Order: sequence, then structure tokens, then C-alpha cells
Amino acid sequence: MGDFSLKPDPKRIERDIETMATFVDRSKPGWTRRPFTPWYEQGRNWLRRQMLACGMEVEIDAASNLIGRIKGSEPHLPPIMIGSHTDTVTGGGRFDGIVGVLAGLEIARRLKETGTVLRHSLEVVDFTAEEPSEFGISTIGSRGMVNNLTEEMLNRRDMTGLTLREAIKRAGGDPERIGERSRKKGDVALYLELHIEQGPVLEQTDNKLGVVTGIVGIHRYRVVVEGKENHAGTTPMALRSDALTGASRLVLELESLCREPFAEPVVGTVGKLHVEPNAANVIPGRVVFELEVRSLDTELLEQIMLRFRKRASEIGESQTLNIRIDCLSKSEAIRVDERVQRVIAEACAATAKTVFLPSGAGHDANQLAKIAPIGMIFVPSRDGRSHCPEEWTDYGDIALGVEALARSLLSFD
Ligand code: HGY
Ligand code: MN
Ligand code: MN
Ligand code: MN
Repeated sequence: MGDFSLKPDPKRIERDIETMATFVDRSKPGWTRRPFTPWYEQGRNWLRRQMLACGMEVEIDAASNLIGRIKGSEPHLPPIMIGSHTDTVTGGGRFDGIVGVLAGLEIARRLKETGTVLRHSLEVVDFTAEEPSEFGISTIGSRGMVNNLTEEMLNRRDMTGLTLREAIKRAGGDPERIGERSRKKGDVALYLELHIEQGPVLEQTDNKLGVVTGIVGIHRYRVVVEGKENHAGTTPMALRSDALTGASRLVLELESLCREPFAEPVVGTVGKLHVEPNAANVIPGRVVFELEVRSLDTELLEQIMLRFRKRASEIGESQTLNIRIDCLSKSEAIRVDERVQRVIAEACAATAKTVFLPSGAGHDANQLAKIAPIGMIFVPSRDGRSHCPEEWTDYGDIALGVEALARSLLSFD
């Protein structure tokens, strides 16, 4: 709509996304680029070169986040930050997170090409490992940036025995200095993130842009169910301690708890489950699974988990199972500041048809909200699909998102 100085180049955005999509682990489905892998490094090296090519200063911070910076005319002002992530889930798509990082790169290019100098410095950030990692933690880089990574988290090991501390070091970070170099309140003027909606609302309401009103909190737990391995043929049903039937009852219990009609919607998922010894003729002796519950109402998540723990001890009792439930991570639900929403809504409305909506997905913005005002813009996901190869957003829609982001940036500056 109308002439806008920083209008992005849709073809260049398409080329960037398709280039990033080549840095993937082709032994896995979809577009898989897990953190701390060679493909992740290749993608980051390419991104670093793009940042340098448009005159940005580039650094890797203590938490291993990749940061490109363009100085503003008033360097005493704290920077405005635009970011997201380039890691994917296994079997993921080409757009989740990637759109937000490349939007920042395209805006940096347009600032340079038009000779536009902002008052605030602009930082474009690729946050390390936003997706749930092999260390059982998500938003690793943005947690590190706001000093929300505990020693216990840094000492966690993946399946190969590598600690998160070591992984961050290998990715160019300096884990011993995460605390002293973290950003505090006042160090970032505003954090903005463009992201695919990963849901059906924009498409179903025929809108091109979404102004995010709030982001759910996510609480993740690991559950270990221990019973007794035994012969599947000779052990009568009444004498079994079957870890898998116990775990199955727990999975269905979570589902029915989250289906109850609460004032704020809640979702609960078990997406990862491991059976031992996983043999057709052996009664499972041990099951490990991870669960997550999400809602804008963090208190409600605590209440649901209290009821879940109570049911778990009843099931453990009735089936002679030992059940352990450990918290892996918690991110707090956030509401986006009304003024930030208003400014973003004006920028979006000047660009395309817009609607307000909450985010059912978690984002790096959840962490940045601890030290700065945050704002998010969504672009549509075809059929509402994400975290799968079918994930798709039209490049024209992405360009509208980048334009709305650039308009928001100028309004806030
Ligand atoms: O899981 C999420 O909500 C985000 O896509 N990482
Ligand atoms: Mn994701
Ligand atoms: Mn994401
Ligand atoms: Mn994110």
C-alpha cells in the first residue's frame, strides 16, 4: 500500500529462504537443521556472510547467539533488536524461525540501500537452539542472553555425553561469561519478531498479518515409569507391572485434563516416548516420556500438573509402578504491552488486512520479555501446518510481514 521507503525485495527474501533451506541434514525428513550440527554451522556461516555483505558488524555472544549490528545516530540509546531462530525441529519446515531472522537481514539491507540511519542501533539476532534440544531445553540462546540458563541446565548432557556448556563453546560462545555479559533491563529498547503463525487463524479469517497479543507459557516435564520386565507369555495379567500400560494411562490422563473447559485454553502433548526393552514378547519394564502443557494462564498450568501428579501416584499404586516426574523447563506466559500492540497494529494496517491473536507457539520473545518490551507479527501458515515438511507461507505474504516489521521499526525509532 503506497510508497514505502524500506519496501522489501520479495525475490531476494525468497532466494534467502531457499538458500537457507539447502543447509539441511538430508538423512532426515523435511528440512532438518538441528542446533550444534554441521548443517546448522553452514547456515550460520552463510548468514554471517550476508550480514557482513550489507555492512553489519557481526559477533557471536557468550550464549553463542549470532548478532549483526548497524550503529544508530544516537549510540547512547539502547538498540532495537529483531530476531528469531534458524534451527528446526526434526522433520521441520523452511519457515519456522527462519522468516524472522531473514526479515531482519532484509531490513538491514534496505536501510543501507536507502541510506536510512536510525536513531537506535539495530541488532539482528539468530538465537541459538530455540527448539527443544537434545539437552531437554528450548530457547537456549535467548535464555542465555537474559541470564536464564542455570548451572544445572549447562551441565546437562545429550545422548553422546556432550554437555550444553561444551556445545555452546563449540558454537563460538563463552559459557563461563554468560552471566556477566547477559543483557539486563534497559539494555534493549524493544525486541521485535516476525514469525509464521503455525496455526489456522489468519488463513481462516482471510487476514495477511497478525498482531500478537500474548504468548503462551510452556512447562515441560520428563516422566519415568518403572515396572517389571517379564515374559509376555507366562506372566498372568494380574501379576504384571507393565510400564507401558501405566504410561499410556498417564498420556490419556493428560489429554482429558487439558480437554476440560477452562477460561483460558490449555493444550497438553506427549510427543516423545521411549519404551524399554521395546521387544514384542517382553512386558515393558521402563518407559520415559516428555510432556508439555501450554496456556496464557501460567497458574492454570501449575494446577493441572498438581492434578496430573495426584493421578500418577494413584496409577502407580494400582499397577505397582514407580513413577517419577521431573520438570525440564518452564517459560512464562506473556502479554504484549498495549502501546506496543497499537504501534504494530498501525504498521500492519498500513500494509495489509490484520487481526489480533495470541500465540500458541513459544518464541524467543518469551525470554526477551524478561528485559525489554516485546512485539510480534505473524504471517499466515497454509492449512495452519508447522513443524512438518508441509509447512508453507507464500513469499508475497512474507514480504508483507517484512514490510510491516520495517514500518513498526521506523515508528518505534
Ligand atoms: O514449540 C514451539 O512452540 C516453537 O515452535 N518452538
Ligand atoms: Mn518451532
Ligand atoms: Mn519458531
Ligand atoms: Mn521463536
